[in-house]
This record gives sequence, C-alpha cells and structure tokens, in this order.
Amino acid sequence: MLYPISTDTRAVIDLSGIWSFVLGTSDEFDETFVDHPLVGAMPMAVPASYNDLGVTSKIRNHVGWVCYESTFSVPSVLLSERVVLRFGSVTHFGRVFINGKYVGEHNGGFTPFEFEINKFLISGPNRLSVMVNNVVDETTLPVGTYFDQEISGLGRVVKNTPNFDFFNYAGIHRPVKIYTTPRSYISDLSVVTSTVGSLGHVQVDVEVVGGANHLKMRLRDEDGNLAASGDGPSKTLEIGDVVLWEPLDAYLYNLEVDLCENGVVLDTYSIPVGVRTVDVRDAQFLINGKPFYFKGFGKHEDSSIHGRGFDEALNVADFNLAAWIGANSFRTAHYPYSEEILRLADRQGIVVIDETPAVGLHLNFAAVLFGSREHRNTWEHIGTFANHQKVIEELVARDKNHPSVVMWSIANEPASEEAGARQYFAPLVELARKCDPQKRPVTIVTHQWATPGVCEVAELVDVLALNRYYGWYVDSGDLEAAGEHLHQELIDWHNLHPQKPILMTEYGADTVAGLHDVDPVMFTEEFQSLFLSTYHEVFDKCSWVVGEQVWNFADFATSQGVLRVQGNKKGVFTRDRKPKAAAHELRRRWSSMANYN
Ligand code: GCB
Repeated sequence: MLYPISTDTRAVIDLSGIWSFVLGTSDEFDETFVDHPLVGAMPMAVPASYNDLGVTSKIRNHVGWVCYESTFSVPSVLLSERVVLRFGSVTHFGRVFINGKYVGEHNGGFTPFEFEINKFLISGPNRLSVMVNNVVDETTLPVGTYFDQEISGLGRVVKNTPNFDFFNYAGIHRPVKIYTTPRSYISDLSVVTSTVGSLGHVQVDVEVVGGANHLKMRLRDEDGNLAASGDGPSKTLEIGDVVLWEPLDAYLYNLEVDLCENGVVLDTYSIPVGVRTVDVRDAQFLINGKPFYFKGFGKHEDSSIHGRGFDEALNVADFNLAAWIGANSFRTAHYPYSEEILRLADRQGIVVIDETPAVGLHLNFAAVLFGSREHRNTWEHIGTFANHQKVIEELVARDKNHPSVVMWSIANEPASEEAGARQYFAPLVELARKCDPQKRPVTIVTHQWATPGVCEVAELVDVLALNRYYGWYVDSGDLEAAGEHLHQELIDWHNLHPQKPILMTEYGADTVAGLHDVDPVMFTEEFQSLFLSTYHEVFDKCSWVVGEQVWNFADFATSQGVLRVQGNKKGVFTRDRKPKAAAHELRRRWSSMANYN
C-alpha cells in the first residue's frame, strides 16, 4: 500500500484536527451514533489516543465502542478523480460511515486502511463517522482477556485485560487523509536493491489499475541529477558509483514513476530509495556485506497526553536523543509504528526491526507468575492465527520498501516453550518470507523461559532474538549470578545454533528517576547502570552476539498492577525524555563503538 503524497497528479487533504466524540458501550454498536449528527459530544483531537485527553477514568478505562465524527468537503475540481479516504491506523477496530452510510471497516489497530469514497460524497459538507472498538481478546492481536458477566451484588461487570505490558491506548491514532488519484493509477510498487562492485541495482516492479500501462521510471540522486532511468512495469535500474544507504549515514535516491498513455502522463508517484543489502551469515548480521552491531532500544509509541497518538515532534526529539546516546537502531515493540516514523528512520539511517502486533500469545504468564490461573496450552486455545496471517501481510505490504527495515519480528514472547508453537509459527515465518520481495531475515522474539532445547521456534528463525531479565525477574538484585547465567545461556544457544546470530532484544531494570543509594539496590539509578554494564561485559565476550537493544527507550504507561509504579519504569529516559544516570553510561559505551564490527 502506497503512502499518500501529493504529486503533479495527486492531491492530499489532511483531516487532522478537532473532531466530536462520544463514548458508546461494550455492546454491539449503536446505529443512532451515525444516522444523525452526534449529540452531547465532547471535542477530541485526531490523531491521538482518547484515553488521557478525557482526563477521567471513565474515558481512560472505557471498554468497547466510541464514536468520532467530523465533516469535510472535497473541492469540486477533484471530484472527477478517484477520491480515497485513508486512515493511518485506528486502534483496534474501526467502522466508517459517510453521511450515515456504511463505507467499510478494518480490524487491527496498527496498519493503514482506505476506501474509495466517490459514491458516498455529496456537495457541501460530508459527515464522517468512525466507530472505534478497543476490545482485545484471544482472537485479536494484541491478545487480551474479555470478561462480561452478571455478578450477584455487582450487576453486570465488563473488564478487558490486556495480555501485554503496555496501556491499551485506543482511538484514531494516526492521520486521516483524503487523497486523489487519476482513474488509471499506480497502485503499488516494490523495490529490491543489490550491488555488484561499485554498481547499484534497483529492481522496480510497479502495479497499475485502469487501462494505461506504459511506465517510465527515473532515479535521481540527492542533488536531483538523473542516476538511472528505464521503461516498463518491471525493470532493473543500474546506478554507476552507487552511494549506499548506511546505518547513521543514509543516502536516499528518489524514484519517480510515471504512468503514461499516448505520451501523456496520467499518474506520477515517487518514493525514496536507499540502496543497501541485508544478509545473515556465519552468526553475523550483515548490512552491505559488513557485520553490523545493533545498539539501541525496544521502544513504544507512548507519551503523556497523546498516549499512542501520532506525534511528529516527539519522533524528531526521540531520534535526536537516540543520536545523542549513540544508538543506531530500534525495534518497533510491540506493533507496527507509524509510516512517518519509518520515513524518518530512512532519512536518518536508523536501523529498524519491524514488529507485528502479535504480543500476548502466551496464556500462562499469569499462571506461572502468580499461580492465579489454571494452565491451558496456548496453541490449543488461542484463536489468533487468521489475524496473525493478516498482520504479517499488511505489515510487509506497508513497509517492504523502507531501507531502514532490516528484519521482521513476527511475534514478541509467544509461548514458544509450549507444544504446538512450531506448528503455529512455521507457516507464518514462511508467509513473511514469501510476502517480502527483499527476503529480509525473520525473527520471533523469545522470553526468559524459552531456553535452548526448550524453545520450539529457534530453528525456524534467521536470528535468535532474546528478551532476558537475569538480575531482575530472576536472580533479582543479584547481578553476579545474573552475569553468569546470562553468559551460560548465550554459550548454550551458540552451541546449539552456531550459525545463528544472537540479538538481545530486551534487557533492563525498572528505575525510578531520582532514586539513589550507596549500594546499587533494585529500582535505583545506580542499579540500572550496573545492570546494563553486567550485560555488556557478557556481550563483549560473545562474538556471536550481534547487538544490544535495551528495554526500554523511555518509561511508558501500562495497566495497573503490583509490578508497575505508575507504568513501566525500565526507560533509560523518563517518560518526558530526561536521561537517567544509565543514559550517560550508555552514551559513553555506544559513542565509542562503531556500527560495524
Ligand atoms: C517483556 C516484554 C515487555 C515488557 C517487559 C517488562 O519481556 O516483552 O513488553 O514491558 O518484559 O518490563 O517486563
């Protein structure tokens, strides 16, 4: 799916701003919200999570439907074109109406969707209604538990508990745009890059809809000079003396594609292209044929007020903080981030591990941690498979052309130690490989108990991505034991899969900013620094460890629970992006380490 841009043949209208908003119920949604203008509505910012804007817990913790409403007009000069209404994301389920008429719906809170809307438009203002549902259950991604029962003395109790460690923010999270295309238009394009000596090859495949099919391509360098050109829907463009897209040293060509008929340009579209290669070989992760070392974080799209809502200013600040600390990469834990953040990563040379929203595929964490629930085999009970296929297809279709994306993570911490994990995941790993024209590596991020010999999915993946909490959830406070156990596990993994690189995708300690002690005890800033350096000493002994991504970049909101002090505090930065002591330690380490080994 192409990102909406304005070109000589396309217009974009941004519907961001103040919309109207009402809370619904957890039941099947109420038609009366859409068949006439909303009454008793409150103002609501779009894009944003609605939760923290409402201020009260009634809105923050609402379960079920809400309704958004806005009006828009399409200038009459555009009405002969194809008019498309596009949502960057609506979390988790969106149902769209124009002037009270059903337009379409989308399940899945982190990928874009769009509808051609010409037939719904009337002259003058059009009323746009979007019903949004935030329920997560054992069929959705991410996974949650939905509880709706009459309880004597309490009446009807509705609860929706996320099976994941981040607040279940909801709403219209990313920009809503109307864009136009001509009737014959470029509907998709794929780019695969490679090099031979100093030559760069850019293989371009274009898909079109409508009668016209004559395509012209031009690749321009950053100065606007023509680097290569060609004709046809499928073409390999050759660049002499190619300048590569390198981590933290991005170079972007611009690919312009024209769709023509009888010499007339009907549609034109362009995307930035970074020429780079990605490979996994001999326990190394290679970018442009050189062993890359990941330094960075698992992140979240999270900030106060906005919640998980798109925030361009925050993204720019976060990337500058990443540069300050010497990071070169992040993982989009635990869902696809906005397209805009990936475009920024392309420009800044930030390396991205792109994750699906498949988190919470473990029905026994609570049983193990608290003994609170009976054990159920996850793979016999979970109903996520069809959605899992869909999120992989949608993620790869959206992000396949980004040079910043070097690997797909198709799940975070599934029950890979339980029987059935291999059967569940084998077709999904294959699907990711099949969908991706660039054939990037695929990983599944695994948890503490998915140890060598126990984990059923290690064989399937190209890179072993480990989340480990020695010294925190296990060996709590005992960093000496933590270091030993971590080292032993990394050796065991290497012995079992000597060809597979290992990436530490999570390691970290909850740290309350401002809490200090002479002894580095848990939750203090001293402990977080020592915790990280304990891990780093171990990584430096293991040549097959290809990177370190600290959990987390910044403190973030979660549901309430005995393990969380007003959210998860494993951030190296506070939620308002102030460095904790560990940030300075990391900066010292990462600034002196190259991107390549
Ligand atoms: C994990 C999860 C992450 C949590 C983290 C923690 O393993 O992947 O979502 O936030 O642990 O802090 O417990």
